Amino acid sequence: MAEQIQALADNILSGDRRALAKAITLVESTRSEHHQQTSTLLEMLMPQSGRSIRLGISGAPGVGKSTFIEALGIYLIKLGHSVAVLAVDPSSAVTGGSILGDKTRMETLAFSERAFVRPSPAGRTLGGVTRRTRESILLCEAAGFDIILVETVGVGQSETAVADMTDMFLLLLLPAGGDELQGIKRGIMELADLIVVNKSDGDQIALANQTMADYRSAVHFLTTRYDDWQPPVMSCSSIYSQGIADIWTEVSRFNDMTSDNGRQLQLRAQQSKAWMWSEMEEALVADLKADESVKTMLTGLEAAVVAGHLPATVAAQQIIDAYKKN
Ligand SMILES: Nc1nc2c(ncn2[C@@H]2O[C@H](COP(=O)(O)OP(=O)(O)OP(=O)(O)O)[C@@H](O)[C@H]2O)c(=O)[nH]1
Ligand SMILES: [Mg+2]
Repeated sequence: MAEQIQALADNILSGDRRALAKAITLVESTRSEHHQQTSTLLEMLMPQSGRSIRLGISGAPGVGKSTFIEALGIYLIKLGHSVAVLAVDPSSAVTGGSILGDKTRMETLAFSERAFVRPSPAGRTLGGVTRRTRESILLCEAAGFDIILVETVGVGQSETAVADMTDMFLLLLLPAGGDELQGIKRGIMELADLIVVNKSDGDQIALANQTMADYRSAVHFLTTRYDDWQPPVMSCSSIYSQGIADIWTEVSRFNDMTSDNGRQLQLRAQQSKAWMWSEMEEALVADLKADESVKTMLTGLEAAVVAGHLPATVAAQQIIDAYKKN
């Protein structure tokens, strides 16, 4: 088995896309023997990862994320880059779909030699979905992709998750009134390193310009992630590929700045540390829930808490005590 994993790692490093796809399938697997294989593989490839720009892209359903990624991806390939597209899609568990499921929207990109588009299967928990996306990022980097685009639908927590695994967070908006109108929470706005009003074409251009002006004044009142980076507010038309080059100029400027001043390394270090802790928390809770003595008392204690007979802290302590005894 170790030789097979080594061979897989070697193939990924040589840029074999089928090997990459196979490895991502392994990462996505929930079978426990696959977890071990994934860990071995990631350890082997870790030294060859990290050399990419990781860009998170979010926005409300239908804002044009996939169309934007297609336009940006094609532009980047022309510049000589190689582009991997991944997705964080916790909503798929509910809708049964997938944000990248409709591959036709990225037809050109998906068939390009220099691109790798990976639709996201339905996930049960956000934690599970984000783990495999994080691991897939490392795999794509090891395979030589120098730009990783992570798409997530704006449903709340998933934006935070994406911002926690990328170097830069790009928020797409529609040509429409202020953020209340678009249902975008202040906290999400504050994560944005770049704000782009999409669909600035046809009879929407005037409205897009107005929206841009509104957001330019709005960002002054936000607590942004960096004091020396005021998120630029720009516009584009993804279907006509207009404004894409200017957006990339800003992404590059941000990337240069954060690479030069060490912020990117710092951010990635923080992200890795937070990831380690969330992995531990998740694994511990899963182990606790699987514990036989905990299982027998859980239903009763939970019912007592629900009925208001027992304080939650007391119940929690009793469960932890029983778990620790084993
Ligand atoms: N006019 C115009 N329409 C666009 C533009 N970009 C996307 N659209 C259209 O908007 C619709 C949604 O585009 P998608 O790219 O699928 O949007 P999305 O944000 O990825 O959608 P979900 O993944 O379902 O959340 C499609 O009908 C696109 O053709 C644009 O720049 N201009
Ligand atoms: Mg999409």
